[in-house]
Amino acid sequence: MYFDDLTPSTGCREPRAWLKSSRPRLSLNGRWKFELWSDPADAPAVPDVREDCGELEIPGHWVLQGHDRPRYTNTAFPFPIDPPRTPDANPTGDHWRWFDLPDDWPADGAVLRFDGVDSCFKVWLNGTEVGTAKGSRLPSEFDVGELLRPGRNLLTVRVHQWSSGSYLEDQDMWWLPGIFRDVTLLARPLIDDVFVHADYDHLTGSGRLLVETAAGAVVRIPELGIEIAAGMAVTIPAVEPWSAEAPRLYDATVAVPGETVELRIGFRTVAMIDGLLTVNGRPLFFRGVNRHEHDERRGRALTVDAMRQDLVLMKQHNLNAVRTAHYPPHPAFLDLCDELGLWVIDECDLETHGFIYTDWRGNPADDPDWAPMMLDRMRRMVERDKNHPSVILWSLANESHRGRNFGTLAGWTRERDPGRAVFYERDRSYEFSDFYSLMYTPLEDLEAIGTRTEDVPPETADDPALETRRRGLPFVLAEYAHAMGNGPGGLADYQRVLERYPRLQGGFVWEWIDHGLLLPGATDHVYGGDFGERVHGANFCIDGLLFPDRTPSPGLIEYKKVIEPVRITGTEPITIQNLRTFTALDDLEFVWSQEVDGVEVRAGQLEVPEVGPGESVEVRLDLQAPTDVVGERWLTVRAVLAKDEPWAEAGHEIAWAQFALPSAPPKDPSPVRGPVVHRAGDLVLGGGEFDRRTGRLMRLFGVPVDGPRLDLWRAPTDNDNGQGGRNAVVTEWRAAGLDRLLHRVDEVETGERELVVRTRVAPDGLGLGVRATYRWVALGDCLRLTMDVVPEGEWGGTAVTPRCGSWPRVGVRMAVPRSLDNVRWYGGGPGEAYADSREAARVGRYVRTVDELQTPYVVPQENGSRIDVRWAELTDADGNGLRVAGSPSFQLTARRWTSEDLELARHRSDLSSRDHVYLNLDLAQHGLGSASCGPPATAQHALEVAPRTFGLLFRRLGGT
Ligand code: IPT
Repeated sequence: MYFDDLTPSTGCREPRAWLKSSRPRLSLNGRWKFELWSDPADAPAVPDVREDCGELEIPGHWVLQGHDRPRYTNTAFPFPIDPPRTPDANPTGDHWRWFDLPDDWPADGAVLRFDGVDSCFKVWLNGTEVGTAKGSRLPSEFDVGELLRPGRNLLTVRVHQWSSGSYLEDQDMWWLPGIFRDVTLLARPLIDDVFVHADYDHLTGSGRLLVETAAGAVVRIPELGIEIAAGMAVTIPAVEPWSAEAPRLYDATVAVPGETVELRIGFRTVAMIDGLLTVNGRPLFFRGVNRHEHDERRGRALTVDAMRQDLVLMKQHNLNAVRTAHYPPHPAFLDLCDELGLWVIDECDLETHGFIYTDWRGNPADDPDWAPMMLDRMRRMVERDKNHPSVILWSLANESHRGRNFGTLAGWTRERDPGRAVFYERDRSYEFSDFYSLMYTPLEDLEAIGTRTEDVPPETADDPALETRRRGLPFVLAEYAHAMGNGPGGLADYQRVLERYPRLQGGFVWEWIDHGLLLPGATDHVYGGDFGERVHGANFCIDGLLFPDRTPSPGLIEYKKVIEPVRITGTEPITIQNLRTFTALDDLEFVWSQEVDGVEVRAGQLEVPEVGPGESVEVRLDLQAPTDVVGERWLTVRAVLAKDEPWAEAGHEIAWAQFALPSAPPKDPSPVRGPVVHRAGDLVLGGGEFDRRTGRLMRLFGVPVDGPRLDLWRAPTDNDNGQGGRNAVVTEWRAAGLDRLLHRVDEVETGERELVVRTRVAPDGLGLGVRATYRWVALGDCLRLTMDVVPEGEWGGTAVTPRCGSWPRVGVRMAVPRSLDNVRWYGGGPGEAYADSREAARVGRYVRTVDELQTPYVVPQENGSRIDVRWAELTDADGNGLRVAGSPSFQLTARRWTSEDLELARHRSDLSSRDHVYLNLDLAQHGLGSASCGPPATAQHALEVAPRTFGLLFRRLGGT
């Protein structure tokens, strides 16, 4: 059958550029009739056009519109591996619609265009078969002029979910069949294709233009006074180049009598020079992200608004590059990349990852029979996208191992388009790639690559010439910092290494958006396993910098800070370093403010002289302050947009830095200690009422409380859980029983002015534990707790238990009444922060409700911690409550559920508010790392098992 043979298509036109033409066009998007067959053998030979069947919105996926259901696997093919055959259970959707041909439709032919159909389809027009095609994320065009009728026409499309093409489409994402991109009827083009070559000579500032297109066509760029014949090369003495930083486009037209095509031309030259990727003579540095097309309701049928929103968010968060993981995006997305300015790695719709389960036996990439299917995809991408200045690299595929066919793809591509570089990560010989590349590389390995001292991969071990070539290649980190759940940690560490070595030309975080889906009527996002399916990828695709609804997650806020293109260091002088490649900083304004304890006391604008790309300047600022100012003094310097840009308004912040200034030490509480008073069965010490027998705090300034009690556990994050057990720090935590600690009170020691409660905290069944000592004193109107935590026993492991080298957290947990749900704090904020994801936290005063402190990860897990909190106030609606101060600071989380609730929940709706607000007042937490796919938190950010001491100071607020 056509759907499981090795023919890429039948009846299709030659691939060509996606053009904006003046010729008539008719959109065939909209409501279509629909009928679903679970086995194509049950379907009639030609779809039965019945009025009484279902309907669908096109573009769209039937599985998101109430027919069948979506399916998520990461690498596994959801059918037996028997290429190129498909299973009998091959959902097949018949789609059909009527359309009226406009009266003035030209009589000289027509083209029917499908921008994306997943995964294989057959088309009929007015009952006559037109052709078939595969290649889900690529366009297919058919000549249909002869079949068109005046007036009413019937278009019928049969779509098979599985095809031979599915073996090439094993990307880590939902399997979403259907006609998910536009369907258009075009009047037959007179200008069939256009290939713009627009180079920029950075030495002379001139541009060179050659447009290959229909013979006799005229090319015009009015702004440059250009009017030339197609095929004629011209040099333009002065043009402004295109770059992602200054995306200068020139409007152009290509015209023949009867048709004008509109183009936007960007002059730029991509070249590999001295082992580096350069554009317009300068080496690039990618601050990138991998982007799948995803919309929580529409799947991969994105609206242009959503595409623009993605790019605006990328620009607003300092990203400069996108890898279209792992297929060519909707063509409009690339228009927007040209317009807004992003470097693009355009990736072919090709991934054979599931062949890992046959140990790569039968991998199409190494089977010449599959070469036509593969080359067809490459050609369709390159031809479609060849006129975009933003596209600078062609990626042959993702995760398809090594294979001869890549030689065919690369060879064809280089010949067709010598003006761009070729990329492929997974062939470790890099024979066909202009780049050396890896994924999720640990920092040590990255350092070695930076200095070209990395180990020789087995693939080039026997081929010195190939190895020399490989070692000479620049390096791009194709994927890193797996943004699954709470994380990624370590972005700043990666950035430091990436920026240190010229060979490292940047990286692409995995990935842009969580693939959570909201099915019709649902309020919770689904992921793999939610339908009871046996083979699935669970929540491995919930790993984006955006939540499924496109709100930025803390990971994106952190990434923005880490990759800011202006680095401000200080303070006397303040150094402003321009990390851009092409543009100065004159689009920015620098503002500063001085704060005392988070309250602004002075502010102004910093006069910054011209700073060219790669340059630095020093600026002096008078930091004098009256010597009698009490409190912490900070200087904040911010670089903001001076005027509106297409992607952000004037005032939008690009970069910032904060500097601690010399400060008078904070006032100590009164040194006068209050007495311990014995009252009935209780002990009263200052504002604290304690149970005399257990030493437990019952009331704090009249507020009923539970705790504070030592807490070492957190609801494991996806990164704590590792990948399939690999690098899973949670394994050692659980083995050490940290999720089941029992508390024993050993001694309640009441001095005259001190209450000491000695406890041992340990899990059942094990010999390890910690001694936790609570020391309470009343100081003036405050109650002070000092905690000593001393590990004892076999943390280093025994013959039968593994070593446990870290704790998730060390601090206390405390429940307070649910009415205390307003939180004000002075410290790091406004968002959550952890040891290795804290660059974006700045010291200030913040106010949030408890609900607002939660980060809504699709799969509930530890979240919402605020770092470096000097003090926090928890109050009810009347302003009554408690204040907690650290010595000097602590990490704060406040939630309406416990860590155990959080750990058990699989979806957000599993969480329901309890009668308390649960506080965690931590000395520290373990870093996040990105072990869900990659390295765990580094030793530097680990919370080592070791004796710890920390203090908290409680005070009453209001009249409670
Ligand atoms: C890598 C894939 O390329 C990507 O699609 C995604 O699955 C990512 O992992 C994890 O989310 S491949 C892996 C072998 C590192």
